[in-house]
Amino acid sequence: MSDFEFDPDKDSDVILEDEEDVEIKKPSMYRVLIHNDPYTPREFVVLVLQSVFHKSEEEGKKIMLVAHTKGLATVGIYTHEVAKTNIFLVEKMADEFGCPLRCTMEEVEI
Ligand code: TYC
Repeated sequence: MSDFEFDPDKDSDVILEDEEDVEIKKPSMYRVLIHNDPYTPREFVVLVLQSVFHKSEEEGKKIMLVAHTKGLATVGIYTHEVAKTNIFLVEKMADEFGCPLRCTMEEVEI
């Protein structure tokens, strides 16, 4: 067989060797939590959930009520970058409004 002839077995061997060397890691995912406090108006929490996390008004109200009654609520699961950015935006909105609304993130265990 000449060097340039197609040999499917040989080819697939090469690909398999390459695949063994490549470690494919799924990105870690993060749960974003919103915390209750006694000062932030409920409507403002819903507005934040709508504008930062793209929740509908209905979803926003549900999440806000869970945080209000249980102390905290899951907003969603995001990549590290999206979670960080969204938390930064919540802090910015809360600072500008002058309320202590707080969001945190934690790595999701798989
Ligand atoms: N507890 C607040 C109030 O009574 C409302 C609120 C709900 C604040 C959820 C934060 O994550 C929160 N005005």
